[in-house]
Amino acid sequence: AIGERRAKAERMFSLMDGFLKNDPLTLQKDILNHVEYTVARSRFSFDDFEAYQALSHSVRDRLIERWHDTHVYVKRTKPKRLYFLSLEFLMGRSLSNSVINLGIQDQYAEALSQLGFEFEVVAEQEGDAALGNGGLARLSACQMDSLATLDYPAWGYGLRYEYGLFRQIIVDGFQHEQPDYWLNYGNPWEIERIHVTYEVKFYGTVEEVEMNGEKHQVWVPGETVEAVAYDNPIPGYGTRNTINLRLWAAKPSNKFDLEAYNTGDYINSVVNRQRAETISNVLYPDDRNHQGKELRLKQQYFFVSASLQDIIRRFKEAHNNFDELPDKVALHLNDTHPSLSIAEIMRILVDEEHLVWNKAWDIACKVFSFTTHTVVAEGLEKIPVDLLGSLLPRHLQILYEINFKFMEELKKKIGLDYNRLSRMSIVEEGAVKSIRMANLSIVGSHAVNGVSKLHLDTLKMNTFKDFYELWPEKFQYKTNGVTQRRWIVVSNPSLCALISKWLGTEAWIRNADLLTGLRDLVDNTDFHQEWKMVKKVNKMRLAEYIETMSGVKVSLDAMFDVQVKRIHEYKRQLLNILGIIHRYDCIKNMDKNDRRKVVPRVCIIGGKAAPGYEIAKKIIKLSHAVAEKINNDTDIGDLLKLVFIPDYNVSVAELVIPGADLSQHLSTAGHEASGTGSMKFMMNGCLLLATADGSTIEIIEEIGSDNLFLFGAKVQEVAELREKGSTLKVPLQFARVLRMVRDGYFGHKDYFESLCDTVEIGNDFYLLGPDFGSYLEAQAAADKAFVEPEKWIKMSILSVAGSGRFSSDRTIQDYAERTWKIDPCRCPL
Ligand code: Z15
Repeated sequence: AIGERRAKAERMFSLMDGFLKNDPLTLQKDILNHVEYTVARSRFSFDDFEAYQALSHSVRDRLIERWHDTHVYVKRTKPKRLYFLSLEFLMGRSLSNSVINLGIQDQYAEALSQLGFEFEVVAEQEGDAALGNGGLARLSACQMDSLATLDYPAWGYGLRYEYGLFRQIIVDGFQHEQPDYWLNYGNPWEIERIHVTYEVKFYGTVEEVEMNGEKHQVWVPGETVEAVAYDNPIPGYGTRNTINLRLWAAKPSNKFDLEAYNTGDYINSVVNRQRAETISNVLYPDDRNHQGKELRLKQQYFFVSASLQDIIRRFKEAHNNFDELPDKVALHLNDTHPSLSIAEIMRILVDEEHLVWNKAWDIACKVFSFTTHTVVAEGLEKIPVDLLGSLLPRHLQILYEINFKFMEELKKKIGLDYNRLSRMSIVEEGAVKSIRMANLSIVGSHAVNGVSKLHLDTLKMNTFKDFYELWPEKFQYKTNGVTQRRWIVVSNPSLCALISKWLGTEAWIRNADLLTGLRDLVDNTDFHQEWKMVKKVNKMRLAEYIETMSGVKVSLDAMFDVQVKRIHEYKRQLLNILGIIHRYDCIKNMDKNDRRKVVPRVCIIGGKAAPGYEIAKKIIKLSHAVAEKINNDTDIGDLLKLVFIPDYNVSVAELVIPGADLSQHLSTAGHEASGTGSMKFMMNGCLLLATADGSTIEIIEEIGSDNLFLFGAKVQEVAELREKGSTLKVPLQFARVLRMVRDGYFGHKDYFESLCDTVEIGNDFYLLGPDFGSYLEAQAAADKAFVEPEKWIKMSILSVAGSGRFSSDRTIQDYAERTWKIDPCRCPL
């Protein structure tokens, strides 16, 4: 039999062409074959979109090859694996990123041009994969790129939403949400695994049964849904390793509604089956407002159950003792969203694998680690017990049991301090009895990570103080990072070429610390010249985009000043707009002579507001109202423009960030856990105007406070300022610009009233008034620096030179070595 199998394998091997080749001629044939046989268009006539489809299928073939090799190699090597669990991934486009990471961009570009197409144009055909909201979701995507590049044996798990984050369209200055039915045109980057399916159960009851004289709890579920795997290969750069992002889709299970079939209600039962699919239908577009919706909880459990079944099955294929689980598997919880995993693994180990509770709990705690992205306690996720109990009755029991044991242990340690016990309890006894998912995650993980140094300090001193005092060694921070592959190599090819040329190597693409080499060039005037040209090219690209999107013509000599991120009160886009109004007002009141000294600005704002977040939506409208006034004021001309970029997403970011001179990060100190946008701007030679919040503190450590524009109250001052309440002093200019809005200077007087109220003295929770003076000073400092190009360019170079520490490669290596305890597993070439 062995001989037979070998003969078969040899025959298979002889039938293969070997690995796919990457010379331009092969690639051309390959693309044409896909045009003809995959896209089913004639190879004599196909358009840019069809070229994109064929091209991406050709790239997909190469990804699959490496995906297989990596998988086989890891399976054989049996290292400890990491599973990164996240309900959100903001991957954006894949084509450019893939060909760059595969190292075959030039060959593809040549192949396409031989066929009469242009790579950049074809790449523009791709839509974004927007299976996430904002910072947290894009961080997951950057971290996947780093995990692959650093050869870690890791997989990501997520949900395959059919509707990604809504598309933002602006009508009359108001945000409208349009569904993002992104799979409509097909998705060449995923591989459907019709045979990788699991049943996920909901509802029902728990029954007690006796087995061998022992009592066991058995969950008798009421509804079954099927989870189908869709694999998305993630190629590393400069390595053959290609890891997997496995996304689950819900499908009706044949067990879904057997009853109804038997009673003859065929049509209705088919209609009912379809309900199953709604589970993975749509991404919740609100990144921190937890509304206790059943569908959301269903999504979370659907995700957790399918992922853990898959992970445990793979573990059991190679190991037969659960004691080995912590040596072979690390499970990472990206925020609390997947934290039902802790209850689910207990259910599997105790109910299904019949381990004793304490043994199972010991294993669970060793396997899980957790990152929190939230700062304030009010932002933490809670699930009403009633909801959880009806959907997942056995899990609720398990959660109570976990909590009971935890409380008993805690009493032994801290005594009967009931206030503290109730603060630390996983169960919150309030008007609505709920499960505190963060407490669960802390209790059930061996490591709790903050996303910046300052964030961890806040967690220790406030949000998780009680837990920190109990388990100080659990608490760590891993400052966020972003991948230089996407945020320089893909999005800013000119800067990429310039850096490689002057450093004499491309090694910085895998080792961002080498960017410090740019410090040696900070006085080199030839280098300065080229640096300036790169920024100019990117500003031209952005200016063209602005003109097509909004019809506003902008001057390339102006400072491009950008604030792009989700709209939130704490991020203070309103501070930016009020600052712009102030600038406008000042210019209006200047004489001709003074106007000559004004540094021209193009202010760019972009970002989505959660659909139910009224104040955020008013901020968007105000931005349009102010823009309309300023941009149509012929008296102002090029001295000041304001544009709102609609539908800010990953691919828009790739265009906007490289073209920015200045970027704004205005969160009230103590509110932004880390912030990652600033890192992307920094990598692109854009200067930062920022508060001392989140990761900015560490950015200052790296580039020095001389190389950015810092303003605003420090974290330590915020509480005191808030206490002052209505006795606070705010600058006259602040009152003046607010008055202008209130008086209807920009129209819509009544509509903006409630927005203005949020920053009125006594009500100004985010301290726009108290920070306004220092904000204007920082803006003035930026103006002053901009008219000294030499100085500005030096600051810009030093920003990029200091950005290496903010590569997600550093973050991931840190997690791997200190939290997950995993080693690289590099697939041989
Ligand atoms: C989100 O994008 C972030 C935190 C959250 O609690 C939620 Cl629900 C969504 C962001 C932080 O606001 C940001 O400071 C951080 O850089 C990012 O996560 C990644 O850690």
